[in-house]
Amino acid sequence: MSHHVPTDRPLVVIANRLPVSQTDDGWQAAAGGLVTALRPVIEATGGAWIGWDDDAEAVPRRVEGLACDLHAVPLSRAQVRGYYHGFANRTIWPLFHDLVVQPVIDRSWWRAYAEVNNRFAEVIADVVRAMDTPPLLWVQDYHLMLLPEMLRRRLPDSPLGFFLHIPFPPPELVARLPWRNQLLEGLLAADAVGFHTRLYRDNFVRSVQQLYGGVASLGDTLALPDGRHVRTVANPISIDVEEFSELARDDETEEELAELREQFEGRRVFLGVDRLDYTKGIRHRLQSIQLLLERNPRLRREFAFIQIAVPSRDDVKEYRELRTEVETEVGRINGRFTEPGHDVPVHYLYRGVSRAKLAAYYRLADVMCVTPLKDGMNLVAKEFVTCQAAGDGDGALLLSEFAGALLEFGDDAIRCNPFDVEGMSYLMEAALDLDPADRRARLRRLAESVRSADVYTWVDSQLGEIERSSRRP
Ligand code: GDG
Repeated sequence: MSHHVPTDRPLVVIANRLPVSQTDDGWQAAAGGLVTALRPVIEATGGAWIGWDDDAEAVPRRVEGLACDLHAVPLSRAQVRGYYHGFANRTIWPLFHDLVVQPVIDRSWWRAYAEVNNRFAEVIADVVRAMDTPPLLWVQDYHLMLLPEMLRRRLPDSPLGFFLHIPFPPPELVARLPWRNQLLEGLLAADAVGFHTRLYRDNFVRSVQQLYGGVASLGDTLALPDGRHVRTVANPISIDVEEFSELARDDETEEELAELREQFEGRRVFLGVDRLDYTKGIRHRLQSIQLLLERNPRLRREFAFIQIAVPSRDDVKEYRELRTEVETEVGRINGRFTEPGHDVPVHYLYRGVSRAKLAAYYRLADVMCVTPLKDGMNLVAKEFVTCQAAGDGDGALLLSEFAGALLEFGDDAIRCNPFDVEGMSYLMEAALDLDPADRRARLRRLAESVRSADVYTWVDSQLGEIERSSRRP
């Protein structure tokens, strides 16, 4: 598909990870929304992607199917431990997700974080200096919040943007962090800082205002005491709607779906698809399922809850504990409600599945449970409604009030408070009882709202904002 390119500069994307993985057939471009969306721009402008990889030495400059240069930032084991497993995943992640678990504050992790951000800056500066024109630099996510400031000093001629993929918390929470000022200053060096929602953007602006006296907030622009202007943008990330619509109707998906339909014949299917992360609300969801089955003995034979739990961060203690808790709970529910001669009510998959299978599960589900305790956006919700609509389905979406995606979906999703497990169990029942015509109409509107702001809209608007704000005096 040809696509309008919002900048004529080369685009350099900087993210924790490179968009490639090593398989039995060699290095391959990784599938994922961000890569798909950036590919046309990065390929058309002759750009590059810079990020960390476990096997940095081995990363080739180019991989098949992705026409952009790859540059791996080599990091030591100790750096990865401190910066990634430590500061990013055990300090920032829980703090920015409203303390769903307690963040750990550790000075040595912070030092590793600063050191790694600096290492990134050095590698980027070398790459950029070898280019003919100053590229547009776009830094992604919470692993690299100090980087804009480190790049601004080294590469003053490049437009510089940052996007945060997770929530930005209220100032009272930011305030707990001993290094809050450094992080805010790191971000403020960008020309434009992007967030999924207005709420996150406003939290950022209020945090900055508490740090500095005399910051003026003029519409979406922050005027800093030193005279610099920074644009703050609220812009929700999305998916490639065409790609998911095609995937949903693909032959392989149809085959997978036919098998699943046979397996779950005569049963109403609830579905959860998440990285196994404590922010995703999987335990609360299971408790609601338990209450649902307690109240409705008849459902026990006519119901299946499928949870796909993709292994994640299993070298972090809180994630290993979560896995044990979830698996205990699944065992408890199945032990209690399985009826002799019948299938278990909860199907738990601790693994990722192929994209075709994922799309087949989305199409199969009667009710999709997206019930995080806190989630920056949540792409699973958008993928579900898109695949359902492409397959002419009428599945219902149960969606947490604490997911960024709720703001776009409004009343067409069944909104829930995942901390209220009993209330959520009644909403699960209500989802089953919705009139099919109503369900179908809701699904159409949900899919339409995703289509009207897909991932290309997101990329265009982000790059446009960065380009424009860098031109302001
Ligand atoms: C962070 C923020 C924000 C899942 N299972 C399988 C599979 N997936 C894919 C989904 C989806 C992606 O993983 C998950 O994206 P989410 O947005 O739901 O969640 P996070 O990983 O937490 O992402 C989030 C996002 O960044 C983007 O800004 O929305 O709030 O937390 O695309 O399809 N893919 C395959 N098999 C699986 O089993 N192939």
